[in-house]
Formats: sequence, structure tokens, C-alpha cells
Amino acid sequence: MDGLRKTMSKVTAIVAVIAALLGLVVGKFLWGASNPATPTAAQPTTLSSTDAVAPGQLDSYYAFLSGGQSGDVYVYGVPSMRLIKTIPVFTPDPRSGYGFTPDTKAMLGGYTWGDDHHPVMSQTNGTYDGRWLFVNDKANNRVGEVDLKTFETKQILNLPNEIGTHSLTITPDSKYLFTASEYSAPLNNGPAQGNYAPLNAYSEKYFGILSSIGLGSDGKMNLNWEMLTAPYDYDLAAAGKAVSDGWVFVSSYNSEEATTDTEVNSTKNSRDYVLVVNYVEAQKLVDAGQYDFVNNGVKMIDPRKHPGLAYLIPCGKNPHGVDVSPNGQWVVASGKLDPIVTVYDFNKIKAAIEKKDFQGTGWGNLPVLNYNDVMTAEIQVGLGPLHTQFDDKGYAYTSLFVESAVTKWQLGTWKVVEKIPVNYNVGHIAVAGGDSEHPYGQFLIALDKMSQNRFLPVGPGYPVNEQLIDISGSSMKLLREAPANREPHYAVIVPANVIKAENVYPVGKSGNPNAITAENQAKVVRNGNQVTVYMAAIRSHFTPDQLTVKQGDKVTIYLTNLEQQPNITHGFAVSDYNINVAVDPGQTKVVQFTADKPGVFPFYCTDFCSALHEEMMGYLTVQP
Ligand code: RUQ
Ligand code: CUA
Ligand code: CA
Repeated sequence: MDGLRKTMSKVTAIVAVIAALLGLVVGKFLWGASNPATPTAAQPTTLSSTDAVAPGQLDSYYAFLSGGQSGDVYVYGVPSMRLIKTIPVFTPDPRSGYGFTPDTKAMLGGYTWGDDHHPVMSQTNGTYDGRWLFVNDKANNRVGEVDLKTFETKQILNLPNEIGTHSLTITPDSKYLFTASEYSAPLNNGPAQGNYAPLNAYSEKYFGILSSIGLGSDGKMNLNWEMLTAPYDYDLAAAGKAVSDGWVFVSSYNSEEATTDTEVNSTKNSRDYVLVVNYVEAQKLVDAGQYDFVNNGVKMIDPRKHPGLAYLIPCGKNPHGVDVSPNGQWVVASGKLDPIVTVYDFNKIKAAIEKKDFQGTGWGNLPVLNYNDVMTAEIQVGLGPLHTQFDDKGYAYTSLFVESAVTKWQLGTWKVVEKIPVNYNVGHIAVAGGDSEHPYGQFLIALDKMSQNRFLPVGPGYPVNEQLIDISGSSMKLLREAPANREPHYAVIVPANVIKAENVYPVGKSGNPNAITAENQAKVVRNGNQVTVYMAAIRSHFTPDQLTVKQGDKVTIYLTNLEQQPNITHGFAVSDYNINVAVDPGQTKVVQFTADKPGVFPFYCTDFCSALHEEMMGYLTVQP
């Protein structure tokens, strides 16, 4: 036995040597190189409730979930509910180096978290097109944009006058995004301006803000204008579509203008309002230079001075979501404190505006439409309705927070057809394509704010629960569920073939002037105490792999991963210097630091890239 074992280990050793030699002869590129066939996305199929995605099979849909207080976007495969990727948007991410490199740090602007609520995807002709994903940050009043070719954050736009950027919606042509403030603030709010107004001046000096963001054909966001609104608290916004294209609808729950004990004081009125804004007219005004003033560099519109821009529609007490049906005709507001959703007919809204059929005026003399003239149905959906989504078969689905259920009802007949319990306290629900003019239906994810007896106990901080419901048949079926950390808030779900993800960054095509395209371009450039390194990473070494600098030198490393084989990411960490980045194939990233600690510091690859991954290292020598 012993003899056999020795012979076997000798054979193993010889095989290893041959393999190593082969690797050297063919080149260093061979290490760890296996080249699995490029995966192709599965086409959407109709699944029965028992269908699962077997190991080795691909999902048929992507779900993009806003990561709530994590400031990230989570990417799930549907129907497996497997988490495939976490995309950092508003929060630094040590795994990738996002927020640590100078460019991404500048993009984050000093903030180290965000509160993402509402993801929206770019659309073409009212259909999701898979180019970009946008998400709002309620905490720090920003909108982040993810490039869906690379699944990386490409832009963060600050909204200077908005406080509590909560809603986010996109027009069917992707020309505009709209967001509204959940909270109100005095103009010129903020420490830099020193303009302050006490809370007892709330009604006169505080304003809500509706922001219009223009989107270029290259996907670049620009802040077009901001509109003053009543100092209410705005929840969701929904851009019109088809017949209601050109309008945006915003729900507001604090028409009481409560500033203390809001829980009680904002629920005194029996009705609140949906704000209706004609954004085409507002844009024309701004294009003609007829905006009212500039605040923090933003063109501001005061709708009190321009009749025809904004209207108020009474709605149920403390509404939550407002949603527009795929054909654009039905505007649905959820009561939250009323067990009903209210359906308005946009054609009636338009007719009332044209006929000036108003029941009176509200904030700033804005016309208030006559509820009974524009309302088409009040549907008894159940307790605590929050959000409504639409499928491809003429049904709507409303989440019931208090009742912990999803109600299915029919457009046109306004009949409730079915209800399914969820676990529990559901916030948003997302139907595949449910925000667009062309929903895909088939799947609904209930984003439950809480879970009870669903997962192994993990201490007093409970996971939330994402539940996948099959809505393709005549009755809803719970397929599976996935716990998550606090708190995915809302989701966009699209068929897998809508997304055209890149496999690698093509070397030489990045347009980055600091990228190199071959190892022999690697170099170190010194200019006084500035040391600039153009470094290459390719299996399984860095070039150069010895860096000698003087204590106090400012070091900038442009690190290009020269790999063109998918999947081969290299990391770059420097011991004791608190530095790590991950560089994907063909990508160039910047590492910048002051060499303030003398000594010898290994740098090494942090991404397990090959059999010689550990050998992929070098030395930074800092001379005292
Ligand atoms: S909205 S959970 Cu205020 Cu996203 Cu409803
Ligand atoms: Cu490169 Cu590990
Ligand atoms: Ca209220």
C-alpha cells in the first residue's frame, strides 16, 4: 500500500511539473484558464408553481431591488430568487474599491450611505430597454444611475433644493425623470447659505420641491428645473403614459402641514391630495427663459405665478402610492388609512381642467379638482393599501400593509377577484414590467417589511422577506421566498434578454488616458514627490512588482487589468495601507495614497484569479 501511495504521489508530482512547464511554454496566461462557453440568457417561459431553477440553469428574469439603508442595488435572478450581484451606489464597497478610488470617492461626495427607495429602468416607447437603472437616495437627496452593461454606478446627481428625495419616476421615452421631496424646507436651506426659517413659519416659508431631471441619449442626467410645491409631505410620483403622457402625479399625505406629532397631526383631514403637474408646459416655460428665479444654481418655477401648470385632486386620507395603469388612463391612489384605492380617469381629469370644473382652490390658489367628477371607482381592497401594480391581462394588484396580503382586482369592472396572504406587512409589490406601458406579468415580488417564523432565528434583528408569487394563472401562487437584510424597498423586474451585460471591458477601448494596453507600457513616472505608476495586472503578476518610493511621496497607481478572458478579475491590496480595489478584465482603476508609513509593504491580488493567485504579489518599499 505504502509503495502504491508513493508511486501515485510521484505520478501526481510529475503531472504537476509537466503542467507547470506547459504553462510556462505557452505563456503565463494559461494559469487557471478554463473557458466555459459564454452563458446565454434563458428566454422567459411559463413556469408552474412547482418549477424551480435547477443548479446549472439560468433564471428567466432579472430583478433589481433597491437596497434601502444599505445604499446598494441588489440583483436577483427570478424565479430562483438567488442574489447574483450587489451593486454599490451610495455606499462605499471594500469588495470592489467603490468609494475608495479618487473618482468614485468624489462621486459619493463625502457621504458613506444612502437610503435607496425606488429603482426605475430606462424605457423606449414605454418598454423597459435595459440600458440604465436609476435609484433615489431619500437620506441625502440624490439620484444614482447604474450602467446595465457593466452593472456599475456611472453617475450620482445631487438635488440641491430638495429634502427627503423620496419618489422617482421616468417618462416612457426616458427623456425625463421626476422626483419629489418627502419633506419640506425653507429655500436656501443648508449650512452654507445661512438662510433659516423657524418651524412656526412653516406655511409661508417652507416648500416641497418637484425636480425635473433631463436624461441625455448618452444617459447623462441633468437637473432641468425644480418646482415649488405646497409644504406637504410627498410620497410617490408617477409619470403619465400613453393618454396621460406629459403629466406627472404625486401623492401627498400631510395637507395638514403638521410639523410636530406628525403621526397624529397629519391624519386630521379626511382628505389629502394628489398633485398633478403638466411637465410639458413647465419645460416650455423654462426653455423660454420664463422660470421665476434661480436657487442654488437651479432654475426654479413657482406654479402660483403660472396658472395651468399644477392642480390638486382630493384623495383618501394619508395616501401612499400613486400609480398609472399601462394604458395611461387610470390613476390609482392608495388610501393607507382608508381601506380603499381610488381610481381616477385621466380623461375626466383632462376634461375638468379644460372646462375649469374646480371645487375650489388650495395652496397658493392652485385649482382643486372636483373629486366626484374625476373619480371613477373606489375599490374596497382591504386594510392598509400601499401600492398598485399592473399585469399584461388587465388586472391590478394592491399591497395591503396592515392586512399582510396582496389583492388582485380587475381594471374596468373594478371587481376584487382574489387575495393572497403574505408574510408579512408588505410594502411595495413589483410585477415584471409593472411600471411600464407593456407589463410582462407572470411574476410578482412582495417586498415584505417583516418576517415571522419563516427563517432560523438570528437574534432580535429580524430579516425582511421577499416573496415570489406566480401570477400567470387564474389564481396567485406563492413560489418561494428569500430573506434579506434591511431593506430592499422596491424592485424592477425584466426578462433576462432585456439586459445586455458586457463580459469584459475591451482593452484599448476604454478612452481612459491612463489605461495601458500592454505590459511593456507599464512604467513609473516621478515628478518631485509625485510618483505615478502605470501598472499592469495579468495572470499572475503585477508589472512593475517592486515599487520604491520615499516617505511622504504622493503615489498614484493607474492599474489596468489586461485580461480579456471573462471572469478574471484581479484585486490590488497594500498591507497596512488600508487599500483594496478589484479590477475587472480590461478595466483601469486608480489607487491614490501618501506613502506616510516607512517600511516594506507587500501588495497582493485579493481576487482568487488563478492557481498562482497567491504568487501574484509585489513589494512597496517606502524609504524613511
Ligand atoms: S413608498 S413602502 Cu413611501 Cu416606496 Cu411605499
Ligand atoms: Cu490576480 Cu489573484
Ligand atoms: Ca393627511
